[in-house]
Order: sequence, then structure tokens, then C-alpha cells
Amino acid sequence: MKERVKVVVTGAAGQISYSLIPRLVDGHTFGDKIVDLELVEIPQVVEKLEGLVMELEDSNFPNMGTVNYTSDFEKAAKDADWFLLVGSIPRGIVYNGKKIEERADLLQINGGIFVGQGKTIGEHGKPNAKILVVGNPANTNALIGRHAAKNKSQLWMAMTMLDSSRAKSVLSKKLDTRIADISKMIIWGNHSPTMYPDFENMHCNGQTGKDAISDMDWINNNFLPTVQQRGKAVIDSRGASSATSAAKAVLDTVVACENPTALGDCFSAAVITDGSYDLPDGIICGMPLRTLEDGSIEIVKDIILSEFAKEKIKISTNELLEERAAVEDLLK
Ligand code: NAX
Repeated sequence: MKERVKVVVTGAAGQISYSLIPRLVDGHTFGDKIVDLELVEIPQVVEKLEGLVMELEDSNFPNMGTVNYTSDFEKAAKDADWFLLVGSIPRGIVYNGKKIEERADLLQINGGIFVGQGKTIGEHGKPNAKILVVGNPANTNALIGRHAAKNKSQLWMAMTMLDSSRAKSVLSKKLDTRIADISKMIIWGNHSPTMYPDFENMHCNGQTGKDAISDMDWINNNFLPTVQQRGKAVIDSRGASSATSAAKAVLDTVVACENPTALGDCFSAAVITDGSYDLPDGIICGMPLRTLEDGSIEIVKDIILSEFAKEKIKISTNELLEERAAVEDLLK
């Protein structure tokens, strides 16, 4: 009998999910496992998911198991292996009669959502569940969720894979090589414009970035701002935030967690700090990770950081500390 995996997706009627959900059951992301889907939305839009379920049924996915949709997160969470928390309230929306413009308001509203979801995941998710927070502000939402879950055997991550893929793309063009030739692309810090894409430690065709790129003018004035501001550039052009690339990054993160990491490589996601690299305690910070043969995931600890890198990372961890202070009441 084939193995099964139960996956909960929130924000299932949103634009990222429309690209993401079909590919969860395509036989690639979870290999040969049968994928049972629990699609979660807020009550106001949950009925729209009936149409998505129809489309999934009409798509002839051999690895698709059961598919349910609901606005009851607790019902969906029971014994789930994976939680892809895409749902959140975007900036600019009118919420309880107030237009949400300030980052602090956004942090409070979304943080509130993650208190409830975190508690439910801690109580009802599998003991070894993996949780990937996509909804912004992703790192701080993950911190709140993890705190509320009070279940240390589960792994909470915030997504930085899209930032890593963006950095790979820019570097591959600069080095005139295929994107597949770039590995070990670490994103440090927050999923925000303060993130630090670590060009020095990336590998390309047997060289490190430090050896391959000496043009610091290009790094400072082109590479860093392009990667850090890429989300905004997509919004400015499309009139909507990254969706298909964000969905691919979710899939890449799942694949990276489900399969052992190649020797010498690592992947990017933000997890709780553990004292490595002198990062402040108690924040969800982008770091290099690797998946071991037994399926466990650990922080890669042997990366050498230059003074340049340390300075940049500090800017991002300071921002994470500020975000944490803004939601202190949700972390009690
Ligand atoms: P959409 O606004 O299209 O979809 C979000 C969906 O979440 C909506 O359908 C909404 O009803 C639902 N939702 C809100 N609260 C919910 C709750 N409590 N439970 C279940 N569902 C809920 O946004 P989309 O473009 O799909 O983006 C989703 C989130 O991803 C946003 O917060 C966005 O900022 C964030 N992103 C994060 C990225 C990352 O790399 N970490 C990159 C892409 C994206 O910007």
C-alpha cells in the first residue's frame, strides 16, 4: 500500500494557492505518496473552494487522495503532516472598519490569526509535523505560531526559498551560467527588504561566490537591491504580488525537507535561532538548513561569515527584534 501524507493549506482560495495546490498532488512534490488535502479559507470565501475541488477532480492526478475544504481549521488540522500557512490579511485591506496600512497593525492582525492556528497545530497536528509560514510578515507569524503551539517536536519555518531562488536567478545571469549550477544560496534574516542573500558562500561550478565575484559595486548597487526589492518590482509590474514563483518556492521547500540534502549543499528557510552564528535568541531567522537521511532537519553550522555579511545580517535581525517587540502581547 502506498504511503499517505496529509497536507493542510490555508489561504486556499488565494492566488498563490491556485498555482500551488495542483502541484502538491502531481506525484513530484511528495514523490509516490498519496496526498490528502485539507483546504482552509475564511468563512466569507470558503464556498469558492468547491470550484477548485472540481478542477482538481477534473485534472486526473493519480496521487491525489481525499480533498476536503473547510473554514474550521481545527477539523482540518487533525493528524496533519504538513501545514502550508499561506493565508493572511494583506496590507491595504479594510478590516473591522479600518484600512490596514501600518506594519504594526498588520503584525497584530495576522499575529492574532497565528495564535489560534499555532495552538491548534500544537494540539492536533502530528508530533513531527512541518509547518511552513508563507503569509506575511512570515517570520514573526511563525514565531507567534510556534510559541502558541508549545510543541517542540514540530518544526516551524518561515519561507525564504523565493528569496533564494531570486538570488540564484540574478547570480546565474551575472555569471552567465544555468540557474541549476548555483547551489548553497543562503538567505539570512527576515523575509523583507532587509534580508541578506549570502553571495559569498554560494557555490557555482566549483567556485564560491567570494572567489567568482569581486565586483562589490555590482553587489551593493545591483545584486542586493534587486533581490531585496524583487517582490515590490513584481507588484509594481503585475499589480499583484508574486504568485506562481511563490508557489514554486513552497514546493521547493517541501521537496528540500522531504529528501536528504546533497553533500555540501543546503537550503534556505527561517527557523528558530539556537545560538548559532551569534544570532539573537528567540527569533525566526533565515539560515542554512539541511535534511539528513533520517528525515530530520538541522541548521548547517559551518558557514563562515565575513564582516560585510555580519553587518548586513544584523540589520535584518534588528528588524526581527523590533517586530517581536511589536507583538510581545501575543508571545505571553
Ligand atoms: P491572496 O490575498 O490572494 O490570498 C490570501 C488568502 O488567504 C485569501 O483568500 C484570504 O481569504 C485567506 N485568508 C486570510 N486569513 C485567513 C485565515 N485566517 N485562514 C485561512 N485563510 C485565510 O494572497 P496571496 O497572493 O496568495 O499571498 C498570500 C500571502 O503570501 C500574503 O501574505 C503575501 O504577502 C505572502 N507572500 C509571501 C512570500 C514569501 O516568500 N514568504 C512571497 C509571496 C507573497 O508575497
